[in-house]
Amino acid sequence: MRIIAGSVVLVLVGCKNDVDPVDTDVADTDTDVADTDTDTCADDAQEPNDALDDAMASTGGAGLVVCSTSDDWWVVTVPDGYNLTAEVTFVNDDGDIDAWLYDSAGSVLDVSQGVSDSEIVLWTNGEGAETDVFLEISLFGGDRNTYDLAIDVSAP
Ligand SMILES: [Ca+2]
Ligand SMILES: [Ca+2]
Ligand SMILES: [Ca+2]
Repeated sequence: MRIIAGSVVLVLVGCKNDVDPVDTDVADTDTDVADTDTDTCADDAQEPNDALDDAMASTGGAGLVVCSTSDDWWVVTVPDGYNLTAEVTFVNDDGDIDAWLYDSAGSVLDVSQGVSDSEIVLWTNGEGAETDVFLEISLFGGDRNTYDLAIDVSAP
């Protein structure tokens, strides 16, 4: 009887001792989950568009989001002889956004890497045919920023 009672007591003590660390661990895990959520960048609804091959067709937009972990790629179709102007506007103090323009082979057509609240890339289609070009929006500084994108395709 004593042995059994002692065993029961030990088990109970053991349970009590286990409870506190388990509770503490749960609390730590919850904290970690919250931290992870904070670290995850709240992106826009146009994802994924993180590479030239994943570029999304765009005629511009407002309230877009670029993260340090997720560039945004947009593709624009430019008729033969037409001029393309793509302007990105944002608050540079919230994150330094830069813009690149590429052809379908990944060759750079124009770059805008200023430190003000806008970047503009320009290109004139002299290819003799309608051509798709690819705009990369990238965050040079900061973790996340919002931007507006204005795309103008106009006749010469
Ligand atoms: Ca985005
Ligand atoms: Ca992206
Ligand atoms: Ca910039």
